[in-house]
Amino acid sequence: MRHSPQALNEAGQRALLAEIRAVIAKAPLFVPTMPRSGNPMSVRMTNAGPLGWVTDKTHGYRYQATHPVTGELWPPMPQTVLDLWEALAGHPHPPEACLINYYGGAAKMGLHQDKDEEDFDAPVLSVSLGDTGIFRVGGKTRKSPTEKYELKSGDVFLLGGEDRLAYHGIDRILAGTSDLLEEGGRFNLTLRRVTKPG
Ligand code: MD3
Ligand code: FE
Repeated sequence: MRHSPQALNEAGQRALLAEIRAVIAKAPLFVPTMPRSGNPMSVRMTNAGPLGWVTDKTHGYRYQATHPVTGELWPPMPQTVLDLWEALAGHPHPPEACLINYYGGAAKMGLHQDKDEEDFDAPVLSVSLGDTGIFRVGGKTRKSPTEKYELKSGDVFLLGGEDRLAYHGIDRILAGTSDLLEEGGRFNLTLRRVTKPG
């Protein structure tokens, strides 16, 4: 696990935000729902790149090439995040999925593992924009002790090796900690490989 505070300066954050707004204009944020229960998550989502992570009551967690509401292919990945992957991921293959999570004031994400990918050899790279998120990360079991970090606007987190399958979640968002988003709240982008290369 590597935390790179302020990997994006203010200009870089504004540039990435403009790229995210352009993605959302073509691929609107949707309401993900939990497998079986159909309960909505509090986070709103969209994706960029060849594959996107989606979930709904009937088909559950999965990656697919198209937006679940519009049926269109996901827009291309923002260049800013491809550059961050190149600089920080230390991985020879490009990311296939860029999940964009939007947290309004009360949104959170419970402890979970990211294990819907075929390839756990590649790291996951996370970029935060907007209000600070309280991030919790533990170990490979739900019972492992957890540590808390503040994820601030411009911070990048790289999760690879042993930590790739660590339980993690977002406890809450600290409203009013950033002026980057006019509407307040937080964007988080996660870059992942999904398929095994080759
Ligand atoms: C630790 N997102 O989308 S990013 C997710 O801030 C997710 O939106 C959170 O967890 C967010 O799945 C956390 C940081 C992160 C991403 C992937 C990880 C931490 C991770 C994978 C393994 C361990
Ligand atoms: Fe996750």
